[in-house]
Amino acid sequence: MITRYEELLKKKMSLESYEKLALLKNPKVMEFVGSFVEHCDPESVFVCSDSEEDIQYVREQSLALGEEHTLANSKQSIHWDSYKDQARDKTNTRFMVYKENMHRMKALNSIEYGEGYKEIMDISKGIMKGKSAIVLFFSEGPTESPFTIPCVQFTDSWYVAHSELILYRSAYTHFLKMKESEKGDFFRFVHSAGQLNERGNSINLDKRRIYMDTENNIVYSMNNQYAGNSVGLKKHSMRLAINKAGKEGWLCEHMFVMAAVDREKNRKTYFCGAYPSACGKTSTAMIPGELIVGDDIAYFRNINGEFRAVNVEFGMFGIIKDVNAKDDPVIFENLMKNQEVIFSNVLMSNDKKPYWLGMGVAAPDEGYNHFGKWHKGIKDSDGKEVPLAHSNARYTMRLDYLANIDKEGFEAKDGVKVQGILYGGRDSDITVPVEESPDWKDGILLKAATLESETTSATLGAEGVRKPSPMANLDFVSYPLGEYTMNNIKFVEGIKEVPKIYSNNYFMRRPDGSFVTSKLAKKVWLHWAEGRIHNEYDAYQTPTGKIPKYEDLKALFKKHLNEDFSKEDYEYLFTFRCTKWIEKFERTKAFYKKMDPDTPQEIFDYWDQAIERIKKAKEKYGDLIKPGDYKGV
Ligand code: SPV
Ligand code: MN
Repeated sequence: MITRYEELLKKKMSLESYEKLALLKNPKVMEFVGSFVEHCDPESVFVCSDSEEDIQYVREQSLALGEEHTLANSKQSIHWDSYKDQARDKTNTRFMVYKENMHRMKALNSIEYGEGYKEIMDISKGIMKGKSAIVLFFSEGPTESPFTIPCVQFTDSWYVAHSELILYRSAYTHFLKMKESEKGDFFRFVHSAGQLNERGNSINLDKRRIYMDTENNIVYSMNNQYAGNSVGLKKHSMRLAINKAGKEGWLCEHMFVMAAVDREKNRKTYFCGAYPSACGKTSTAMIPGELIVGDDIAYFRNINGEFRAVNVEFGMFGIIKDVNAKDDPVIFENLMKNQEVIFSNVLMSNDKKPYWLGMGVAAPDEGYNHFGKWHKGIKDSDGKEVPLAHSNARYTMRLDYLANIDKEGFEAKDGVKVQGILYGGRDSDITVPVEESPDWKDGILLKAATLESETTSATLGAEGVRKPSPMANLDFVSYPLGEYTMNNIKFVEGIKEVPKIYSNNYFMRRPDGSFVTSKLAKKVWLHWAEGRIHNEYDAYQTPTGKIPKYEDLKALFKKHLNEDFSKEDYEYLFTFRCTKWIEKFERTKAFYKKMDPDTPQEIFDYWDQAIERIKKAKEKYGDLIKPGDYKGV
């Protein structure tokens, strides 16, 4: 294939790499790779296929170039991001939007297309000088399936490449097999860690930019390494997918996929769930005795009238803080084995073992971490004591190491049939632990759109502030929120069995501040929902849905946790709090007005009707309505 980049690519690539690229006979891939090799100007470029040999080369280069270091367990490695590149940079993550659409996208952190394009092109010009770069091919979702989104990543970070080879399905072969008509349609990601210091860390953090062009399905990410900023296939791809889904009538959600298992009845019921960060998403997907399909991102499609979902990922990029033998035995055990894991931003002891916060073992007083050479008590340039590991430190690991993986769902090309959706927030005094919505639309508007997470003493700033988090997806929603919400409502048109929607809240506290139930209670709420789906439990009505009866929960607590659940706790947890709910709906309305003034009036009307209903309920039954008392208004 002759392209205008042929000569350049042959100069920068081994013959073998060039041939891998040429074999694809895909002019769009050639154009993408060629133009960014020219623009970013790396010294050399490696093309990675799906072969074990190529993947091994990426692992080795990441170590050889100092982006990762081997640990005492030889198959494990450690990587550090810059001290100030430890989480997603929300300020500098922007959508590039055409002028005529800017007014609708302002609230989502956007930049005018031409301005953004110029800025990112200036920053990325020659950014890979002297470095080696990699071209990789991936699939979001299983390859060769109705869910597949093919992706090409171009990066100069071998750590990023290595992470992606663990977290996603390598899809060079998929690209090889593409029909002519499919060849133009893939997501493109250009990433550079930029100039590095002697520790292999990005130094030009003032020029850290993540710019997303949803019009042309390309994301530019410069001067960073933290995976939430750098890994194209994760949150960048998710934003492109949300946009694409909106146009095509499917959904991309920030959700786990799991199966609740009833062994006595020999049945598996698939749930997806969205929870803002620190509200129990991974721990729900990992409830002991259930099966996990994925922990972060799901695509939903209507396949022959069925509501089907896939986990788009192959691995997990999990928060490591508080992973210990007691609270997270399955993950902990895997992190202790000599198998492929990348630890990031944890401490490496002098004998090359990883340590993190909440690990439940005695940690050494010195070693290396994201700060550099570290000892207990050391302070950073702001005079702040540096903990032994960052609180957002992570592990990167294949999901199929886990003993509780649902192999069937994980590998299914057509995904799994979803029967329940969970939306879980964090609040200490409003939302009951589990409540079923009367129908899909009600669930989207009263449960999903109203999700909030409450700040705790563990986060900076004031305690008890409620942060709106519609669908727990706000960081990634890439077109106006009202339209996205309508698309969520419309998605089930034509679906034969629509999943039931539930709200969750694991964080109710007593007036003295203590939690009412233990962390394990989430298993009970899940199994109540599972039973409801199979018509097993009767329920009490509330102004916003249906809640469990005491006897059913008492039996579930006994069966699953061998705990005695008291009637007092039940009544406290499941009381409907009228004023608090009215306030919550008012906050949601105000938030939608701010985020998307064009939100359809029917959405606001729906919330107003709910508010009216609750006001009437308050008059009739009082502000606090005990479970069972509400009989309609
Ligand atoms: C999240 O923050 O939702 C994550 C981690 O899953 S990140 O890759 O940073 O997005
Ligand atoms: Mn996430």
